[in-house]
Amino acid sequence: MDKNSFSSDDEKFMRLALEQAQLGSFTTRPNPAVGCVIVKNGLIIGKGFHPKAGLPHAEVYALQDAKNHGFDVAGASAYVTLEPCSHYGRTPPCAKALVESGVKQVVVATLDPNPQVSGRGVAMLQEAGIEVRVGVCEQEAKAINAGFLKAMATGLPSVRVKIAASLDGRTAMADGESKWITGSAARQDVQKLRAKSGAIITGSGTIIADNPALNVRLPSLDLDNITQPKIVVVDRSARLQHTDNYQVFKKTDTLIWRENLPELLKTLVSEYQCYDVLVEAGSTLSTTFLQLGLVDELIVYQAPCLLGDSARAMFAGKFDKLNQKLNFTLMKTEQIGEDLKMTFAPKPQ
Ligand code: AOF
Ligand code: ZN
Repeated sequence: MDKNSFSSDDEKFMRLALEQAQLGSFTTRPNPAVGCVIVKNGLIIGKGFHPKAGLPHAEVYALQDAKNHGFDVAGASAYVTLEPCSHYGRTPPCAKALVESGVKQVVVATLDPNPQVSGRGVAMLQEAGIEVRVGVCEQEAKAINAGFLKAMATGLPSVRVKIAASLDGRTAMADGESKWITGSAARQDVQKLRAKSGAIITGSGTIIADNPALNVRLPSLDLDNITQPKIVVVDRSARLQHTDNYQVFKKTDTLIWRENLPELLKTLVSEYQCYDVLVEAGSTLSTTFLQLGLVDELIVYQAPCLLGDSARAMFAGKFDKLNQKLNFTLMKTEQIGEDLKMTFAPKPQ
């Protein structure tokens, strides 16, 4: 079998490894979510995932799981959703652990662009005589860690803009009242978006009008192990004076940002290791992110109600000609409670 040919069994086992990876997707930040299954004679003998930065990686848990169940790992195949690491970080290299375990084959979904790894994990395995194949279920594996992969490759985070709107695309009444347009299920879904985000960006207008907490508080989300996202308040014209009045400033590390947005995104990666960023803001700031082409994903929760012509619009851009419109590709639709969740990817302008 050549390096890049995969059987349906390969895909089946890698999908199980991806399911394992997902188990860590709310808690591993800033580390990527990674899963691993160990297979011998067509049977799964061990599985594991990376639960949290500082704790062992997926491969270590999977090898231990096999041993705990009395299986001999020698001669087995390991399916890993990210290239096994080759560096001594918070934990020793997984490639070394795999070599020492005696597995004969490692199947990898996607390479790790972390400069400390980037191909060296695969090389370490191959040098030890282990057969390595890369690329099975690669798209799914990349999607799980979109922010981590983008940040490692470009220095910029993956940016998601979330908007809750009515059927007629309105986000609040003229006086700013907006509690609640979407239902509780949609708002719980937003909690999951927050939990997957290293940072939440909002504007000073939203802070002054709504005084939101912008934290993760859904009890079903393993709150003890979630690192609360960093909060950034964009305040271009220094409108925020008495920060003590606002919930987001109960956290000491909330950042007030007065410079440009591309610089903010770079800073979030380089200084704070925030690789997935959620913009939960009013239409002015959301529009600026969209118009600057800084957005990877737009999520609109659309509620089945009409708010009328004097309510606030979800988009603040003003165009004269139709050819100035911003275009999107619809990636996914889901019904969440009574609302519709639409996920869009902006098309290049
Ligand atoms: C793996 N398996 O399950 C994960 C990997 O500081 P550390 O020691 O936790 O290392 C974090 C880096 O390791 C992270 O940036 C990424 O490159 C890799 N993550 N690698 O072999 C895993 N989570
Ligand atoms: Zn590792």
